[in-house]
Amino acid sequence: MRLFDYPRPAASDITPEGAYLSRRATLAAGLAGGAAWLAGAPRGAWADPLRAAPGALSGTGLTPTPFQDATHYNNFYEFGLEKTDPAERSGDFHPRPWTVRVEGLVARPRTYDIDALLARPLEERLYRMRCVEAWSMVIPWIGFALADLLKEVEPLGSAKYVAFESVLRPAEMPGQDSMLHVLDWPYAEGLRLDEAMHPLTILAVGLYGRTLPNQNGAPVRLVVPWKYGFKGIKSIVRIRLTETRPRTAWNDRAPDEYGFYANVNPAVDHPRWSQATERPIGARGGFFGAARQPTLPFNGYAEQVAGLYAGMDLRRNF
Ligand SMILES: Nc1nc2c(c(=O)[nH]1)N[C@H]1C(S)=C(S)[C@@H](COP(=O)(O)O)O[C@H]1N2
Ligand SMILES: [Mo]
Repeated sequence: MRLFDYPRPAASDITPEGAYLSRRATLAAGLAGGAAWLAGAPRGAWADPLRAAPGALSGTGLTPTPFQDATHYNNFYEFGLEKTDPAERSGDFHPRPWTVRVEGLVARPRTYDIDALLARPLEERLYRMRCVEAWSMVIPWIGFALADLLKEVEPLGSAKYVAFESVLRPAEMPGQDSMLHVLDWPYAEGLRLDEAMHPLTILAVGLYGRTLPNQNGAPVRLVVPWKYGFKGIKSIVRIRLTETRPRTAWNDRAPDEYGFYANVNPAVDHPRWSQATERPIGARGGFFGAARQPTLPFNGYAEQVAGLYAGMDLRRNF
């Protein structure tokens, strides 16, 4: 695997230079530490813009969303409801120190320090991202397979689901502190164990070759590319294996609009809008902007994941 070819953001885009450099050093150390896919790259190449072969993009045919859009058009209700709120209002959020507790129906419950997670072999994945609100992006994530982490804690035979919980920190998250009670905090999400173990499911600690910005879910968030974006829970502090289906924030809020499965499905409309097409954010278009594009079953990952749902009614289990 190689880093994709996209314009590298300036360090000043999101963090003070000093903080960026030290965090980048940490991330680079993680990338260098045992990342087999980097073996062919010259030493120190990671810090520089790496150039993939023209048009290669690892054969995905996907063009990454501009960094500026991916980091300034966000959903992160802990910081407010507007798309610009997370970038503008997450400056006082501290993604360090940080731990992630992995527990529940496992033989070896464990607390991971964020530095240990960053020191794992990391890889880059260029994934489509489809929000349930019918817009989309293409984001180069940096992270590792959730399955690798789950195997370390040794799930018991009784474990059927994985529950995820975001941090609860109203003092640093104005949306949690607000009188406007949009969701029951902390934000919660869940997957079936087989979905969580699927090789496409990752925990991301970075994007666009750098540490995850606060607004994108620092320091670690879930990415499940065949599901609507709300499944990709941000700023995770707890992962719990359970026998029964866990509560999830959006399903609690409006079960008829946001299903537990939330697989991207152009054939099943949201009660208030069509899911057949999507608006690619930041894509260059003509005078009137980029045209809408068709939404793909399982967001384009049907070949890899449709088998997980064999025999299920995807209209009922939406
Ligand atoms: N904790 C938490 N996680 C969250 C959300 C949120 O409000 N809070 N929003 C979700 C939604 S609706 C989407 S589309 C994605 C957006 O991720 P991005 O801002 O990195 O593109 O994050 C998801 N994860
Ligand atoms: Mo979303």
